Amino acid sequence: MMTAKDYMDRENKYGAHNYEPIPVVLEKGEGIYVWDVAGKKYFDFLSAYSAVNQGHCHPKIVNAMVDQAKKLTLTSRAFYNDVLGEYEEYITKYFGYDKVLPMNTGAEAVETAIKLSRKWGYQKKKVKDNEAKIIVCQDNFHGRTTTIVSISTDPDARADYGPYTPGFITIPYNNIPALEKALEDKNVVSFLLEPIQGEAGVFVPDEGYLKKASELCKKNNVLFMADEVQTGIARTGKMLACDHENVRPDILILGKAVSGGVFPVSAVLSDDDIMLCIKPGQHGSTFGGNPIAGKVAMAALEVVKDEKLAENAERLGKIFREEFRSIKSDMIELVRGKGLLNAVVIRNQPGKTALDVCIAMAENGVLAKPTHGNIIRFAPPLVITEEQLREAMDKIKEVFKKFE
Ligand code: IF1
Repeated sequence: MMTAKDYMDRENKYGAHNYEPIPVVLEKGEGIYVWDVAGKKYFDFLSAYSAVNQGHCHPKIVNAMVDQAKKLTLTSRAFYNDVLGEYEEYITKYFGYDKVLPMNTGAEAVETAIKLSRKWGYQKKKVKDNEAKIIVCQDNFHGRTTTIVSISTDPDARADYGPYTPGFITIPYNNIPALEKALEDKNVVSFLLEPIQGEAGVFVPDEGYLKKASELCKKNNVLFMADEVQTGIARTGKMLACDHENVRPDILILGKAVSGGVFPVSAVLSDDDIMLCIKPGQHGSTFGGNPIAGKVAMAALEVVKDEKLAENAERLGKIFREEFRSIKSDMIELVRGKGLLNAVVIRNQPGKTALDVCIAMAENGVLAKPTHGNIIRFAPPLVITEEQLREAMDKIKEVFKKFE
C-alpha cells in the first residue's frame, strides 16, 4: 500500500516543481470535508481557492456532469450544440447582461476581457491603432498567462518571463486620486481590478471605492472590468462582490465556482455594444462553451440560489471574524475579509509562522494555506453550517493555544 510520502515523492519526481503543497494527500471530498489517503477527515478552509463554494462533489452538479458526459462532451464551436444556447440564456439572465463569452480558466477569461476591451477601444472609442491602454492595480492577481504576468507586481509570478506585454498603466489599489490621474490619458480603454484583492491577502478596499471608481470610468468613457473569478458566486456574502456597492461592471469576469470546482468553466459577460465588437474568427477556444461545461455551470449556479449560499456566507462570515477576533494570541495581528473570504495576518516569529500554524491546523483537521509568508486565507465551502463553523473554530483555537 502506498503511504502519503509515496504519493508526495511521486509527484515530486514526475511533476514540475511549480507548487509547494501542504503535506497532505487527499483522495475524497464531500461538502465541506476532505479525506486523506489514510482516511483522516479535514475541514477544507481553502475550497480550492474558492472554486468549491458549493461544497465538494455536490450531487446535483456531479450528476449534471455525468449525465451530459454520457451523451455529448464536445463539439467545438465549429457546430452548434443543444446545450450552449440554454446555458448562455441562463447565465446572462442570472447576472443581467446581454451576452456571454464562454471560456475555461480564469486566466483565459481575463485575457478575453483584455482583448474585448481593446477591440471596443479601437472600434467604439476610436483610439488610434495600437495605442490602447488598460489600467491595472498593484498587487493584483489575474492568472498566469504571459500578458497577465506582465501586469503582475509580484516577482514570483513575473520574474524571468519577459519580454512583457506593453499597454498597461499600474496604479495603487484603493486609491481614487491615482485612478483619476491615470484616466487623464485618453488612450485608456478599460480599468481591470479585483473587487477584493485575493492573492494580496484578502485586501478589502474602502467602502465607496468601487462605486467611485466605476463612476469615474463611466465619466471618462472607460470600461470598468471586474475580475470576480475569486470573489464572485456568493463568496463574499453577495452574488458578486461588486453587488455590495451596487456596481455593475461593464465587463464581468467569472471563473472557479461558476462550476462549483467540478470542471473548468469561466465566462465573460457584457452588453451587446461591447461584446459584438468581437466578430467570428477573432477569438475562441476549443473547449469554451462545451456541453458538459454548460450543464455543470447551470447546476452549480442553481445550487447557489437554491441553498442561499450568499446569505449563508454573509451571516457566517460575521461569526467567523467575531470568533477569530476573540482569540487571545499575540500571534494574530489582524483579521479581515468579507463574507467567507477572510484572511488572518500572523506576526511571524521563529517556530510560529503562518506556515507553522497551517501545518498544526492540518494535524488538527483544518486545511488552509499561507500566502506571502504571514497571511492565512480562510475560505470554507459556502455550504458550511453554523455548527460546523463553530466546530472548526474550536479546532483552530486549540492550535493557537498550543503555540502559547
Ligand atoms: C494559482 C492566488 C487564489 C484569481 C483571480 C484570475 C485567476 C485567479 C482574481 C486565474 C486565480 C488562483 C490560481 C492559483 C492560486 C490562486 C489564488 F493565491 F493566487 F491568489 F485563488 F487566491 N483572477 N487564482 O484569483 O484563474 O486561471 O487559475 O483559473 O496557483 O495560480 P485560473
